[in-house]
Amino acid sequence: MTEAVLLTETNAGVRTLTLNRPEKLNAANDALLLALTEAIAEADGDASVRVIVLTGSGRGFCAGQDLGDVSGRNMTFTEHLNHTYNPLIRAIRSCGKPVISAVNGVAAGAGASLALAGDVRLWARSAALIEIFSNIALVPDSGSTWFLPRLVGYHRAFELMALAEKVRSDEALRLGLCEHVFPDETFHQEVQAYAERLAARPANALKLTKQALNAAMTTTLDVALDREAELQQVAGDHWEHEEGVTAFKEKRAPDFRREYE
Ligand code: LHQ
Repeated sequence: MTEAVLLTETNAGVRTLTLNRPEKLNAANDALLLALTEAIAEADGDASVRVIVLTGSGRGFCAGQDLGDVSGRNMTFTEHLNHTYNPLIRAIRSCGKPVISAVNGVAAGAGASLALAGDVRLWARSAALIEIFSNIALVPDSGSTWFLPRLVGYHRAFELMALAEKVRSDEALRLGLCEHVFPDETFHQEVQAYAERLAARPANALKLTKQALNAAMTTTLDVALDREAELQQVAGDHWEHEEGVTAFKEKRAPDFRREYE
C-alpha cells in the first residue's frame, strides 16, 4: 500500500495535519491539496477539534507545486489554481477554528503562501521561506500577493518576490512572518503545547474574532465598528461569556472546554 500524502492525528483537541511527501520536501500534488482542503473542512465540522495544525514530515514544510506533476496536465494554470490551491487557502481563512502553520522546514512557492495563511505561524529555527515563483518565471499565487505586503509592506514584498531571497527564521520573526521560533529538536512538542493553550481559549469567541479580523483586513473603520457591535452580541449571548465573567468573580480559571469533554 502506498503511504498517505496527508497524515492526520488528534490529541487533546488539536488536529494535526501533516503533509507527507518528505522525499520531495512535501511538494504538493493534486491528491495532497484536495486531501488537505477536505481535512480542514472535516476538522471545522468536528466539535471535538478546537485547533488545527498544518505541518510537514521530514526536513521540509512544503516546496510548493510538485514540478514533476504539472507537465502534460490537461488544465490551464488558472483552472489548476481555482481547482486546488485557492479552495485550500479559502478553507484555511474561512475555517471557524484557529489554524496554526507549523513551519518545520523550507516553505517555498505555494508552500510559502501556506506558511503565511495560518492564523498563527510557528517556525522551527531551521525553517525558511522563499517566494520562489520568479525563479521559474511565475507570479506569486495562493494568496502570497495578499498576505506578504500586509505583513512587510509593498516594497519589501516586491523585493522578496523579485529576487526570491531566502528568509531565515530570525529575519522572519523580525519581519512579522511568524509569531514564534522554536528549537528544531523540540519543535513538535512546542507546537502541541502552544496549540493546547489555544484550545483552552473560548472557541466561539475565537471563531468570531477570526471572522471580525478577516473582514476588517479589507474594510473601513466605520464598517469594522458596526461589525464588532454585531459580533459582540453573538459572543455575549454565548455561554462562554457567562463562564468567563462567573470565573472572574469567583476568582478561578474559566473552563471553556466543558461542553467538549
Ligand atoms: C521537488 C520540489 C518541487 C518536485 C523539491 N517539485 N520536487 C501553482 C500552480 C501551477 C503551477 C505551478 O506552480 C504553482 C505554485 C508554485 O508553488 S510554483 C513554485 C514551485 N516550487 C519551486 O519552484 C521550488 C523548487 N524547489 C527548490 O527550489 C528547492 O528544492 C528548495 C529551495 C525548496 C529546497 O532546496 P534544497 O534544500 O537544496 O532541497 P533539494 O532541492 O535538494 O530538494 C530535495 C528533493 O525534493 C529533490 O529531489 P531529489 O530526488 O533530487 O532528492 C528535489 O527535486 C525535490 N523537490 N522541491 N517543487
